[in-house]
Amino acid sequence: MKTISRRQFGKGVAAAAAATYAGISLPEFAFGEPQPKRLEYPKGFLWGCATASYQIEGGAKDDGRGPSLWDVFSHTPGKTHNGDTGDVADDSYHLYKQDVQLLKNLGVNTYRMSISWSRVFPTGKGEVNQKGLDYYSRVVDELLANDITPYITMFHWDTPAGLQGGWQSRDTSKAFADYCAYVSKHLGDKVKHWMTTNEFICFTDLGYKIGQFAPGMKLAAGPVNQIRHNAILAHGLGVQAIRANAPSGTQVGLAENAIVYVPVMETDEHIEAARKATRDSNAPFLTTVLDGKYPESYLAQEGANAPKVEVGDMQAIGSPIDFLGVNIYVPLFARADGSAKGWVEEPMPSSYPHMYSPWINLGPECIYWGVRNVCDIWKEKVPAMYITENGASSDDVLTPEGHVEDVDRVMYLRNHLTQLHRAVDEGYPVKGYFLWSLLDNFEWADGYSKRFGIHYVDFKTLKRYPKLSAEWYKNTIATNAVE
Ligand code: GBH
Repeated sequence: MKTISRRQFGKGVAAAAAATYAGISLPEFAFGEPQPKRLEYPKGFLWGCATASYQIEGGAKDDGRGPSLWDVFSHTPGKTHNGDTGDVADDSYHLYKQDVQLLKNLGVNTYRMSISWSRVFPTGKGEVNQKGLDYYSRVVDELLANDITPYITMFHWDTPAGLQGGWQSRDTSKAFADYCAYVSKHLGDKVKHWMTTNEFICFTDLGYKIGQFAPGMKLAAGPVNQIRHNAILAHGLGVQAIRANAPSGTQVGLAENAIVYVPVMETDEHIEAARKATRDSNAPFLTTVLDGKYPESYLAQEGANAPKVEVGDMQAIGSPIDFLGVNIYVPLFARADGSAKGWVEEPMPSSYPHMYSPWINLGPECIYWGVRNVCDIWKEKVPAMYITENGASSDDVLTPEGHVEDVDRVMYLRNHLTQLHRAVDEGYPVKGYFLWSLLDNFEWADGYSKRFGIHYVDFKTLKRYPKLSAEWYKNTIATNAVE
């Protein structure tokens, strides 16, 4: 006879009770069946949190920082929720030691942060502001002293306002390379992992086509395609600049919010459709970066509006990378069809469930398929992957006792990490996970109305409070498993 645990026995009783209640007979309870496998991550898997300079630092005018397009945009009436700006944000410029202690308390191995370009080069190029660089040097030292490995993004949307034309100008791509060269030369002895850019579409299309983000323009297809080109060119030149200036062994990549397609059913034809959809939909950005050339279909579709490409551009854009960071929040669903392109995107019904931000449709399998689609398409181009962002907003309420019971965020994270485990288990080369975000911060056009942190920030006092999700993440890190 098989022995049964108290827990299994309890389950048997519960099943029997349910059967009586429903008035139906259930098959005999299978005692002694194996317990579900605990979802452990491989040893050495990196756990981190992510933030971005303009969203957390504040100190907008301190120590010689120049304005960025986001300072200008957020100070323009009507552009952000409630007219919120990043002037103070979390004041991490002054409180960074506290923030490193939050990280330390979580037990993370690593932290993804970004550098404000206009702290280091107040007008984007030319004269250096030593105090700006010193700040990042202090932050990095503080992280290292606490055994936390910095992963640094050079550019998370805070384009220096002093750069004429912003991303409309190719000169911005060149100025970016010079900035990357300078920073990687001066911090390269301490920082071994760099990302060039964060999320191309957010500082190109959203800034210059849709107008929802800085600088808030609505340009036509031709100029927008050129802006996209300047953005991926900046990445490519940035990779080359970092390689040329940082010590050998330095790892260079980027953080990209690839559009993720989940096959509507896990059958061969729909899996193939999701793969095709991934390649086609990321055409101007990730596809071109990883292929080192624009897809013919994209050029044909854009016709006379296609970007003008100069000699050497594609070589720079296609520079080999050491790792790919993907920011994954939401799914789209792809279905195979009989069309020439072979796939169609499913419309999302209005009943589709979402988190507090209406755009965060809940579909945790996106993190599995995001990794799998990219690796299946570009295996040899992507030696390693990181989830450089994943997380969600909640309608967080701070109780008088100083708690935030963000069970919906915990639900979101637990389900995504369960799905990410599937990718890791199947051998996809995911090396680490960065939760967005360490703390509530300036959520761009949504201002302070959407909180993404696992630490609550009282924006009046700037006091930080760990939420339930921080406690949950701390346990995840300690056990290296989803629980
Ligand atoms: C990332 O962007 C960013 O890297 C990070 O800075 C940000 O804080 C985080 O995610 C959370 O948002 O309102 O329906 O028009 C995510 C990309 C681009 C997704 C803008 C939401 C607006 C959708 N975001 N988009 S909608």
